[in-house]
Amino acid sequence: MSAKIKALKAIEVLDSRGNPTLKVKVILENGNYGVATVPSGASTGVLEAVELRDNDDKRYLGKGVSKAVDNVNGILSAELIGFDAADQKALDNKMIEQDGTENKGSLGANAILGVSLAAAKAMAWTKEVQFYEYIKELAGNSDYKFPRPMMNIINGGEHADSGLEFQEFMIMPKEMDMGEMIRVGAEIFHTLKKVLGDRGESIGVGDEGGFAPKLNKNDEALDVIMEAIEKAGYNPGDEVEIALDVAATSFYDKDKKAYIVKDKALSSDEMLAYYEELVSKYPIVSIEDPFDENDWDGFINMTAKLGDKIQIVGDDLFVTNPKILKRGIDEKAANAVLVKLNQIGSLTETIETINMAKKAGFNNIVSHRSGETCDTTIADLAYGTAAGQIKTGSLSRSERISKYNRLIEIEQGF
Ligand code: 2PG
Ligand code: MG
Repeated sequence: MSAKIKALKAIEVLDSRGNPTLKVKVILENGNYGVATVPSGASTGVLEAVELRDNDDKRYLGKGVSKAVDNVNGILSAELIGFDAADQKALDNKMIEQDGTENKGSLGANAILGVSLAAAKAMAWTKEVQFYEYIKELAGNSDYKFPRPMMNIINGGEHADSGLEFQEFMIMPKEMDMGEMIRVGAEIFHTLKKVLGDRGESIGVGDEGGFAPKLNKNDEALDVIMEAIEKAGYNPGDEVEIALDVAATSFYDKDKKAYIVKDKALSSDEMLAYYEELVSKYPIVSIEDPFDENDWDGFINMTAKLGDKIQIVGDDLFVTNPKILKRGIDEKAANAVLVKLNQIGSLTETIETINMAKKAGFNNIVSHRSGETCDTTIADLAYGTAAGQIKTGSLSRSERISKYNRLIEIEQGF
């Protein structure tokens, strides 16, 4: 039966930080429908596609998304009713054309992404397949793969008031069954709670569900994580490794041209020396955004020096944009890309980025945003594209756990 779009509907709902976001429903003539809720970041790259907010003083302190909602219910509905949802690429291209800007600033990447994902979900129902099966078909890959998780158990940077410059301190259980990796992560998370409590530190959590203790130094956060891994009964390095998202743009001082770490102003070269020291001291296997998003030289130097030893991930640097990733591949500015649907704003372009990275031998990490909902799209995206890794927060807060639970469901054939 026809997979033509019968109706689109968007509403304004709240994300995990209590900020408005879009929930979109796409209904097909064949009676199937899909629903998607759009995530939202805090440490955003300057070149990200535009998240359209109302920016008035009246509602939600200016953060309302009623304009983006209206764009779905108005312009996009008028354009897309009768359009065949079976051609995801054509659907996404049509919305991009209708928007007409380079960064989706007119209709809003949040509006476009909501429709893009909801339409794909409606198609999965139409084909009577799991969402990850449809994603696999769209991506054109031959195998599924469960992603190795990066679990953010200490939050800093713009995600907490811990005072730590680095944004995310993550653990990565060695590759094994999906459910087992999640179990190991949860055990270490709970052990870390005890380690922090015994030290008299706060056990409150930050935006991504990791603890936010007021520690003095980034190294101290790594020390407590090492202790928690060991006390949970695991061998750091052999059984559980460590990953960082430095999100260095957030503590780069443009005027001083320096990275401000506590009372020190460090140059790019000094930051690199700091990373080398950390990598030699701790079982760190992945560092994301080690430099400011405009400090391409910093990334290139680090990739030359450490690229065969650890994973160097571009997030704010590449913003999931195939055109920018292409530059990163050509200039060897990293060896991995963080993949966030709303940084680019459509499913088709996201898959294009994943496939481009794979072809170039770059690793992919499918990622949540700090502002999330219980929408589990990224779990299916990671598995269906065989991306290899997923970053979806700590082992607390339902908007994070929902992705882990979805992966468990997939593994168990639930
Ligand atoms: C990041 C993300 C997700 P945000 O920097 O990688 O962890 O944070 O969504 O705030 O950009
Ligand atoms: Mg990041």
